[in-house]
Formats: sequence, structure tokens, C-alpha cells
Amino acid sequence: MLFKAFIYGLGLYAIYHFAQSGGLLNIGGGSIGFGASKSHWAGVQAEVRQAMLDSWHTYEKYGWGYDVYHPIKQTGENMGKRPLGWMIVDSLDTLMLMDAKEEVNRAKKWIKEDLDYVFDQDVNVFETTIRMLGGLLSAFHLSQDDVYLDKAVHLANLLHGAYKSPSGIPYASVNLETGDGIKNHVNAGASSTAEAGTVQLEMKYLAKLTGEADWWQLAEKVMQALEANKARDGLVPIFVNPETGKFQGSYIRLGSRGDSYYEYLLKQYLQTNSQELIYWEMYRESVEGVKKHLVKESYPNKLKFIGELEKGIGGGLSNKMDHLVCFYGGLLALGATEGKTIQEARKLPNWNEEREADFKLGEDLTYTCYKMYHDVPATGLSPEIVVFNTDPSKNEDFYIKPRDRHNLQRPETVESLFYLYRITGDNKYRKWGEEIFENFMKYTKVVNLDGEVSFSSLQDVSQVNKDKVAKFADNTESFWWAETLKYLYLLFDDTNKIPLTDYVFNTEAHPFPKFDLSDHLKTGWRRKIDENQPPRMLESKVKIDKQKLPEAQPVNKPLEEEAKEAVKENPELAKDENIDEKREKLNKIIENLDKN
Ligand code: DMJ
Repeated sequence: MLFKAFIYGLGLYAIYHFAQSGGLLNIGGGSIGFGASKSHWAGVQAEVRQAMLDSWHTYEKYGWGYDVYHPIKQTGENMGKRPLGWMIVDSLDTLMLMDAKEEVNRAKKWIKEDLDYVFDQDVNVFETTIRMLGGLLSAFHLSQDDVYLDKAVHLANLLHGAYKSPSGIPYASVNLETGDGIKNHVNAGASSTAEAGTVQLEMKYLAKLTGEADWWQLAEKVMQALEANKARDGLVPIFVNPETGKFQGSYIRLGSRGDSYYEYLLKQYLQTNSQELIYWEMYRESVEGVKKHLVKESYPNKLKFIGELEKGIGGGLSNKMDHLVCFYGGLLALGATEGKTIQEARKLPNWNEEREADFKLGEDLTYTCYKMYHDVPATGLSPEIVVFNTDPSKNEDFYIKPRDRHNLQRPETVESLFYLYRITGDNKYRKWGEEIFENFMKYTKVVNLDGEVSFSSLQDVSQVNKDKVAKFADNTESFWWAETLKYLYLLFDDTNKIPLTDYVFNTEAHPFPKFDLSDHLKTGWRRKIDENQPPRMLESKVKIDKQKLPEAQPVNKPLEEEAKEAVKENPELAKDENIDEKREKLNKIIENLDKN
């Protein structure tokens, strides 16, 4: 059975590889715009750039180098004894994309001269990876300046200890000086599943740049451990124990602690030019799981939303949805077309009903997320969390609990608008983005007596005072610069900067170029067969062309061991031939595939 699965896996891999290569490959990179008025959008894009630069200059003046910035008090502070570059490193590639040369030079000088990661400080492994390592790697890609790569390698070496758990699942934190991994202080030491599953793009790109396969293998080991849990319908509980590698509890959601696990399934597949079918399968399984268990419609306007399974599958769906979930609409559209435009993707032989349905759900969810802004009368800004209404006796599609009224200027909705616009060219996504941007300008802008501009999170989106001013939380999140303003800038860009066919954005909006697998940078493991969820032939309409068959995927276990296990499962196999003969046969088949 395992033999069959192996060959089947190869075949399926080949189908995908072929579908994505040769004559079917998307060229991309052309300009988009689809009849939009260029000058209008160029004007909005210039406003976004101005908002970035104005607030950056204020930060340079009052908070330079600090990890945390308070725009009302006009002061900053570090998270530990010394700065980690939280603001500067996270924002650097936005400044680069906006062609802010002087600002980039000043940031580079600070990174080179003042940023030293070796000190006694516990840091969150995921946050440091996505923001700092991710920021440095994309800055290196955009500038080809070794300062950033050297710093990235240095930081990665300090994070290395986090992966020294018995399961390979990273501990929640690591001490930068000692390199010791540190268990989560709460939740019985469990790591968040999203955190464990959201370091792979960064580690793999680092491996690609340095040629050191170790980073790659650490990342794959995490994925292998997560997958070995065989989550039902691809939906994972939000905690995982780094000692045992087992999921902890049954809470399933696409919001905090769950979100980017699903994001990186797709993006790992895209990062290596769609050559790792394993991640496509895991991603598609999870999408089907989401459709089956988590999607619901609100009343009265039938807004599609994604609820939460507090007690796991079968335990009843809660109607709560974090703003964090709003990345999912864009992800579904990206997955459906793999970065091509919808017009191009629909013409490809691999287009099927599932891709069409994913894309449609992506559009619907993005509309819902837009409504989470548009339907908040006071500010037109979304709260952190909403609860959707499914009760026909009530007239509002969602309500906001008092403790969830804040707005951190999060990126997820504008991120989805960016993907949907790039993929469809439909101007409505730009219009929605413009509306959201204008509301951020109206309600989150802080201007001091000297006319200097900053931006702040809000305490409550549902109320403004008599002067139409909302209550500030006196904090600027680094993702406002790293993600929200970057996605808005790219949404209004007419030149297809950072084409989706050539790049993947990490979860903190740092763009990495796609690349091919190689002999030493490769998956290195394969999924165990789960009798309850046989792998589905997802793209059955595409014919295999043997000329295009890719290299066989390596496996961790020696083939012999696999064969023995296969016989244990099915003694029939052993009757007519011995294991060695079977193994030889299999090797021949693989050899032939390689020759062809
Ligand atoms: C960012 O740090 C990342 O986008 C992460 O994946 C989720 N949370 C914030 C933004 O909301």
C-alpha cells in the first residue's frame, strides 16, 4: 500500500509540476489596472507614501531606535535592556519599496552600528522570525546589501536553540545570549500552532541564500511533526506541545494562534515554485475542512464568515471572528490562481471547481471584512473582534463586545484587498481600500502642535467625541508600517511591483522571491497515509507527460523499512515476492522515471 502511495505521490507531484511548468507557466509581471483612472490611484498611492514618511520622520525625531513608540507621549522604550530593531527592521522594506532613499540609509546605518542581538533577552521565536529575520532577508533581497544578510544569519544563529526540543517543534521563546529554548510560561508550556508553523518561509529563504541546508531541515522537521498528528479535515488545534509534538486541547480557529499555520501551508508550496505537492495537499485539505466546518452566513445580509470551534470538530460553531481572520480571503484567491490573474488562471488545464469555489469564497470573505469596517458607523474602522448574528429576529449582521472595540491598525483586510485587486483587476477592491485608508487618516492620525504627524492604535472604534475624535491607545504597531501601509501602497500601484507570480510575502508582508528546489534544499519527508483521509486526486484532468516528470522526492525512512511496514499492514504483499524483489522493482520504476 505504501509502495502504491509512493508511486501515486510521484505521479501526482508530476501532474502538478507539469501543470505549473513549460507552456502552462504564467508569465506575469505585466501592468494591471483594467481601465482604472491611473492618475487618481497614483494620487492615493502618493498619499499613502506621504503618511508613511511623515510618521516615520516623527518616529525618527522622538523614538529613534526604540522597539515601542507612543505617538501621543512622543516617547519610546525597548522591550528589553537593549533595542531589537522592532520598528526599524520591520519597516525597512516598506521604505525601500517606496523609494525613500535617505530614510533607508539612516536605517541601514543604525542596523549596522547600533543593532546587536547578543544580550540577555528572552524573545518570542515566531515574532522575531517573521518581523526581524523576515525584514532583514527581504531588505537584503531588495538591496543586495550584505549588511542585512550578515545580520540575518547572526540572528538566526541565536534563534537556533529554540528548535532543540525533542519533537523539533520550536519552544515559544529563546534566550538570545544563552541560546536556550524556553517553554511558554502559560498553557502548560505549549507553543502556538500558528507560531510553530510560521517560521518556514524565513528559514527556507535563509537556507537558499546561505546554502546551509540545516535551516531548511529544521523548518521541515516542524512541519513533519505537526502533520504526524493527522489533524481531522486539515484543521489543527491552536496549541502544540514541543516535548511530544502532539496537539494540545481541541480549540480550532483561523484567528489568533491558528491563522498563519494555514497561510504557510500554501505559501511554502508557492515559495518553491509549486514544486512541493505535499504542501498543496495539506493546504487544500485544510480549505475543504474550513468550508465543511467553519463557514457560515450572517443574518440579514448573508455575509460569509468563519467561526470558531472551541471544542473541536463536532463541538458547535461560535460566531466570533477575529479581524486576524481577514487574511483568509486573499489567501484563498492566491491559492486558487497561484498568483496569476483570474482570467489567466481560468484558462489553465488545472482550473477546476475547487479552485473556482475557493476563489469565490475568497471574494465573499473579503467583502465581509470590508463590511467589518464600513458598517461601524462612528469611524468606519473595524474592531479587533466581531460576533456575527445568525438570529433572524435581529437586524444587525454583527455586534461588537465592549472589550473587543479596539483597533490596532491591523493589515489583514487591506492585505486581502491587495490580493483580490491584483488577481481580478476589479476597481471595487481599490475603492474599498481607499475608504479604509481615508478612515485611518481621519481617526488614527495624531498631529502635534508643530504639525508633526504620527499614527496610533485606537481604544474604541464605535465612539468619537463631539469633535469627531476617537480615543487613542497611544501606541504605533510596527505592522502598521511593515504591513498595512505597504499593502495599501501596493494596492494603488499601477506597475505590478512585487508580482505575485514571482514572490511570496511572509506573514509580516516581507516579500521573498520564489525559487526552485534543489538537490540539498528539498522537502525530505512525506506524509504518512491516513486511512481516514485518502489523498484525493485533485487535478485529475491534467495528463502526465513523462518528459516533464520531476526528480523523485526523497524520504526520511529507508525504503526497506517502509517496505517492511507495508508488509506488516498487508501480509498479502509478502506472498508472491520477497521484500528485496519488491524494493528492486520499485527502484527500477523510479530509475525509469528519472531517465525519462
Ligand atoms: C502580524 O504580526 C502578522 O501579520 C501576523 O501573522 C498576525 N498578526 C500581525 C498583524 O495583525
